[in-house]
Amino acid sequence: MLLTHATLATMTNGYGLIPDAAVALEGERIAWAGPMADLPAAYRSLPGHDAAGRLVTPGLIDCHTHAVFGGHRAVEFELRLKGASYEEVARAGGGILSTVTATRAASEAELLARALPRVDQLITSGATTIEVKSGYGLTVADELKMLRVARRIGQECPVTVKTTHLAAHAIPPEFKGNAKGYIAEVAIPSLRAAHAEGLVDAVDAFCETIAFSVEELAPLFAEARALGLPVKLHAEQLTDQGGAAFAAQRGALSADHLEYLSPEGIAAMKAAGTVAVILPGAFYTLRETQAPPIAALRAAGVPMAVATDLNPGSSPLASLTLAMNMACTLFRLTPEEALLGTTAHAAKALGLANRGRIVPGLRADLCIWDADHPAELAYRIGATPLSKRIFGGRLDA
Ligand code: DI6
Ligand code: FE
Repeated sequence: MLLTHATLATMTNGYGLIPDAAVALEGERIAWAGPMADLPAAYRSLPGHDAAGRLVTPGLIDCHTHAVFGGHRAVEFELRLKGASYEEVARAGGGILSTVTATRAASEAELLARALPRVDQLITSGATTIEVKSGYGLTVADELKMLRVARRIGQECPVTVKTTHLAAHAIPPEFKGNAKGYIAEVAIPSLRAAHAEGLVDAVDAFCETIAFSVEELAPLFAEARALGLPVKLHAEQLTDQGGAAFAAQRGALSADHLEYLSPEGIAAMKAAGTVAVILPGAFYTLRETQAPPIAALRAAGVPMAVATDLNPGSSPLASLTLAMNMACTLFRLTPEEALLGTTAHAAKALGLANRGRIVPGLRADLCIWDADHPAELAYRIGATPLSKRIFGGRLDA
């Protein structure tokens, strides 16, 4: 297939803009991209699709979601508006644990049926690849159930799903006060079992005062390494626990949230090539006041990704373009950084070298937008300017 008359943002070297461009696709791959005038004769006879001057970007990548969960937390939203804090709700057995109760009670089919409309919304906002975490089961069986649902999403929808076993998200009531026991008896056994079933692409945890310390997480990350699985970490969201440096020293693909990230954490991430995943939806929902150190990350040259963190508690957000808008307005990313954050840098946060830019040889996941400049994607508030998507070389119906 040949895409013609595109305003191309290749995302190589910033936007990598090419006006009046063509992209040739062969099977699932990009064969050629460049100015129309330079199109090689070999591609001229391919069946064409005229983009009519529209912006064409790589397919967007949401590199941090909790799209599978039971129930919702609208009631907790209301409680917070009446004065309770996120930590107070969590300590009172609400918060993540109320989603755990609902997720345990739901069947695989029910969880899938609830997740698919959320994933459809992400696709509508331009996603062609999403990451989906477990972490609301917190028993071996329920974590496996969540991961099977995450895999099923990739079979049911035109989207690539990378699964992350969020092995240590919260301490369930049956292990109250016994984080070490939870890691030894649930997190590590469920990781082994899920890996044996081919359900795990990466391992994640929540490092926080209301969750796990770096000492408690060390055996889990050692197990991930033994199994040859990459790690990621929810780090420095509410307090500085030294999580980002801990993760980076273990070669983490990403450290995520990072509102309370220290200069030491930034240096460790830079040294390890760990991506900073910025999640403005959670900051916005929890009405946090300390923004992540964007200027320092930028100065250090740490790649920044932007994701929705789609989850029922801290970020009921299912639009990547709105996440980009929030990253710009709340955190002062530039629109170019925001788009790199949902394309090239998001691919890096998932360890995917075959997507995120428009370059020959990479996977043919593209978005055609009703826009003529890439800054428009982050500029509009809550708009979904997607015209068409190309997923694995095929134009969506
Ligand atoms: N940090 C978050 O923002 C989500 N998980 C995490 O570790 C919140 C999950 C939830 O509140 O349900
Ligand atoms: Fe999260």
